[in-house]
Amino acid sequence: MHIEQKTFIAVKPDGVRRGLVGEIISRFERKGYKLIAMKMLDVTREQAAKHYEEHKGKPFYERLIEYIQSGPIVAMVWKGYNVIEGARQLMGVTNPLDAQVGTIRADFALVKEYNVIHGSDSPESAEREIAIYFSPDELCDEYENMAEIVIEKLDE
Ligand code: IDP
Ligand code: MG
Repeated sequence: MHIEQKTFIAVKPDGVRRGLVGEIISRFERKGYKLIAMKMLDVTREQAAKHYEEHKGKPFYERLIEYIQSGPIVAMVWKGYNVIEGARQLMGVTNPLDAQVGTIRADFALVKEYNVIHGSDSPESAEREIAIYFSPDELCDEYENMAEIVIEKLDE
């Protein structure tokens, strides 16, 4: 049995401004993950508060809310085998200085305050975060990508 998951990924405003949308999408595509939803939007205060509710009360909270609203984001849902953990691996850890070279945050970011990408950290947060930005009918999950065909073969 394979673990087929969905995760919420966002190119944050600094990533959009710096022209990293294509680069980031490309890394997820090359890995074999399946893009099932995508839109550019300005995050509302309500969406920002819901998204980062676990950080409420922390010293960086207000700046984080300002940051995520400082320009449009590109919100996406990606699907695939263990995609939640795999996406976090592609992203690298929160502080770009601690992230492994070759990860998105190590390669493209300098500081944790502007770390270009968001990715859900668990199945529960993925489900919660997807629902903040997408309605169920916006998920295009009908088509089959190459990686799914390969994984199905492993299950036989
Ligand atoms: P994550 O994005 O790697 O999951 P979290 O701990 O969930 O990291 O924090 C959410 C976001 O808040 C980070 O991506 C980063 O933009 C910001 N952040 C986290 N810790 C700090 C901090 O100590 N100072 C400033 N910003 C922070
Ligand atoms: Mg997090």
